Amino acid sequence: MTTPVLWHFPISHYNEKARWALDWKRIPHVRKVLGPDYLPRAWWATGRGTLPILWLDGQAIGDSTRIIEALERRSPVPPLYPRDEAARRRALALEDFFDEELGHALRAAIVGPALADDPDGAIAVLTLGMPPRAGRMMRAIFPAFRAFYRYRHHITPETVAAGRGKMRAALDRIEAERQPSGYLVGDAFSVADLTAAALFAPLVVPPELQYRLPDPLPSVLVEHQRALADHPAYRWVADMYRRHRGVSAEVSP
Ligand SMILES: N[C@@H](CCC(=O)N[C@@H](CS)C(=O)NCC(=O)O)C(=O)O
Repeated sequence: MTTPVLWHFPISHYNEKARWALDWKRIPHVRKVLGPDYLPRAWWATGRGTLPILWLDGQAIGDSTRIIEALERRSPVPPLYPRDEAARRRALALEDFFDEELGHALRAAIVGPALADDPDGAIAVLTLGMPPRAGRMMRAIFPAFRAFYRYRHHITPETVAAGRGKMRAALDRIEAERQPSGYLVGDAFSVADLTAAALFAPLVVPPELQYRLPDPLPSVLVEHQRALADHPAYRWVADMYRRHRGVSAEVSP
């Protein structure tokens, strides 16, 4: 078996899902940060323009959910899918809920205002882990880049305005789903907990994140943190990171 290779953006929460799954299963893997030229490369590899992409046994897998599914098949232990059929269905439904109802909304709520009010801060965050020329390039073409980003990620005044409410609704959902064990499904950490926590990472910024956000944080992010930090599920995200994020299984190429 060849070493899996993850094409990723360090800042991205969907990419964090894939990194966490690889680390959780202690699968040695190579990580490659793609830069502003990611789009043709991603299209060529998977026929879609998004990261993460995992190269696994000669195949390129796009989409974090499909990556976790493939990893679960290839390395079932330690598991991310509950063994019980009904519990597995619930965990996958929660994964889908956070992917669709939280991930995009959180991006709109944080990146949308940053692109409008703090171009340098937005570029610093979005180019995290990329060579300095990526930031220079984005600054040079900023109006075009901003229009492209808004288009690609459906960032409109409406999606920005709805963002905080959707983040709060997702925190409420975590509280509602939490079992006596503290996990979202059954008695153990699963794909549901991983997804909820990873997708909230750009808001909560837990210390276990493997890529440090630029300092100071964009002011819109600090405002959202102030507004939501008292929610019990906000602390739950930090707790999942503290207890389960573990160490990186990245290896050198
Ligand atoms: N549903 C996808 C979403 C992935 C996604 O939205 N990735 C973003 C980064 S957060 C991306 O690659 N955006 C670039 C683009 O769409 O052009 C997944 O789970 O992998």
